[in-house]
Amino acid sequence: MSSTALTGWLASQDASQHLTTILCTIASAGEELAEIIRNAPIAGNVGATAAQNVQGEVQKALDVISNDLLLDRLAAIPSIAAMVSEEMEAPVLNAETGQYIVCFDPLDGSSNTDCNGPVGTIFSVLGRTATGAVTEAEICRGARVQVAAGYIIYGPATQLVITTGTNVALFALAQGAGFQLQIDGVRVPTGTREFAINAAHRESWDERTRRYVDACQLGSKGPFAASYTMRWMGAMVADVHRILLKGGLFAYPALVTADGVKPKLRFLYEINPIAMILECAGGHCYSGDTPSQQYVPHTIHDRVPVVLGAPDEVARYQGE
Ligand code: P6P
Repeated sequence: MSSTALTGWLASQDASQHLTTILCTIASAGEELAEIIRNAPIAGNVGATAAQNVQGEVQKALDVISNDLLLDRLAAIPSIAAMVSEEMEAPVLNAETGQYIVCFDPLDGSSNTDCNGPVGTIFSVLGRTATGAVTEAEICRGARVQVAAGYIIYGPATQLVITTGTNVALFALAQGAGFQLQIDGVRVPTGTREFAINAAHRESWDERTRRYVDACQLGSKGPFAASYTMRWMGAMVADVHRILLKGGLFAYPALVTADGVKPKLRFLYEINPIAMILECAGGHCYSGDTPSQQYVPHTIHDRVPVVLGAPDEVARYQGE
């Protein structure tokens, strides 16, 4: 079902008809996926497949279903020149005359599907500056021409967060009535003493991360002189959604291991879109000392370290 509320909001943001078609198609695919995910345990669509994706991760049944559904719905749009998915090694070429490239993580946090945890679809729309068949080099160069970004979180409710570069809007899915606008102009709250990190990786953290987490854990007796709490949802989209609405910080630093320094999260279809949302909502998102959106990937599956959240908490992490 196309959502008139979303169409109306996109018009208020002066989104072009082509971009509106792409974003409404993604939202409509999200409605279909919400239903599929809700029924997955009964339909037997949980658990792993025998396949691995390009990331070397075992694919969950819902990874494959989500990826195939998004590819199918987006392939019908002639303004899309190519699609990049976490689940696909190479870009999927579409219409050579297309003006947009769509990057997506079809189901972020999919290991949560085995235990009814939150998961999400993350998407990024890049504006093309070239014509003809899309190449990986063009996609990597064009990562900074991000014209829209968003995610759909499948939790107790299904919600859509979206931006075309100015406002960040929050929609909620109403049964049989599409996405309804809840907030136009989401702003990340400051003053929330909460951090999200997988503390099991402590031995592999850099010094800055260790110093920040130690200070949080020292609470009122530590350098931050405040009590903190910690959350870790196992799905970045869920941690980001909490931070967007309540404040705090999320970090996935590169892990220092015997065989090198290893970032985990993927730039094009995880960090780049989330960074656009956070920055448009008054938050910050860094990969090292550089704002994440300034990063230029070398390959379409490049991974980067990330710290994001409310400006006050990110400043404490950066040691400012
Ligand atoms: P870990 C999910 O696999 C994901 O890419 C993010 O959504 C999530 O924040 C992170 O990895 C979880 O990583 O190391 O805690 O399993």
